[in-house]
Amino acid sequence: MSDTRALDLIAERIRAARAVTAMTGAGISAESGVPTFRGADGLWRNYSAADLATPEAFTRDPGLVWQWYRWRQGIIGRAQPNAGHRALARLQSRLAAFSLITQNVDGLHQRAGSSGVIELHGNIWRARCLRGCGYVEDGTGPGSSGEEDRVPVCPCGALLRPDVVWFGEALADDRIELAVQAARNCDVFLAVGTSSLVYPAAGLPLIAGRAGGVVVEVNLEDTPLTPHAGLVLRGRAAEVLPALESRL
Ligand code: BV8
Ligand code: ZN
Repeated sequence: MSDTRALDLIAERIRAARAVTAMTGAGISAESGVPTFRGADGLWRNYSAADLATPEAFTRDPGLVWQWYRWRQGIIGRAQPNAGHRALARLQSRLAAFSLITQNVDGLHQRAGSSGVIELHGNIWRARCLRGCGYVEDGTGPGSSGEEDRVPVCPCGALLRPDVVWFGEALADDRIELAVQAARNCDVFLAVGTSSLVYPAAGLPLIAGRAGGVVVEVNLEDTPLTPHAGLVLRGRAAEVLPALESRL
């Protein structure tokens, strides 16, 4: 459990803040049973996310990539938001100005009650036309989950792809712009459960710090962000975030 002095200090900064921003990574969903990207559980059939979350992988074998996403949809579909997700949803309802940015594609923040979530890397439950005709399939994602390698097809005849951002792909301008604004205009930036390795997301807490906000890292371990964080809460998000929110 993180030391109570740090929790009290951060709660005080949040109470005095004009605006608070939180950015989450796979670590906040770990306690819902969703594999992280770099944890031991992050592999599927010995492939890592970096092997499969790329346009090249999809071009090479769309069926394999869809199998990986359907496997993840299966796990996420059975997962429940945890106390960390719920604490952030309560924070949003209690604070005058709160922005939630997530790198996750699992939709668990929305299921916990958060709204206006800035999904930097898209959402695993949506599929979109590979050719870009504009067709987007929302909801449960194409077809049933499971191990089948069927590749869904767009009404225009092109393949459908998961509506997520792969490595080497640009983030949607409007999403990254919203996130940069939320980082620039906050007095407290909470970086929760992220290895702080993937850009441009990993640059957001640095923007917040440069703009004068206090950067708080909630993580089990040190990351490249740790030296730049004003305060570190070493512990599990599902334990630390409720402890923080209960102090407000
Ligand atoms: C871009 C969606 C430019 C998909 C994801 C070389 C080649 C190609 C690209 C690059 C390159 N070098 C740099 C780049 C850029 C690249 C990048 O940053 N690579 C890194 C690896 C070096 N970035 C990109 O490619 C981005 N695009 O740069 O485009 C561009 C510009 C114009 C035109 C064209 C191109 C796009 C990156 C987005 C990739 N998509 N996901 C999908 O999900 O399938 S990334 C994926 O990994 C996640 O979304 C997340 O963002 C990222 C990092 O994962 P984390 O969330 O941090 O999770 P991780 O497992 O790593 O860590 C978990 C953490 O939680 C740990 O610290 C752990 O200690 C902690 N934890 C665990 N349990 C708990 C906990 N903490 C608290 N409580 C717990 N219980
Ligand atoms: Zn199409």
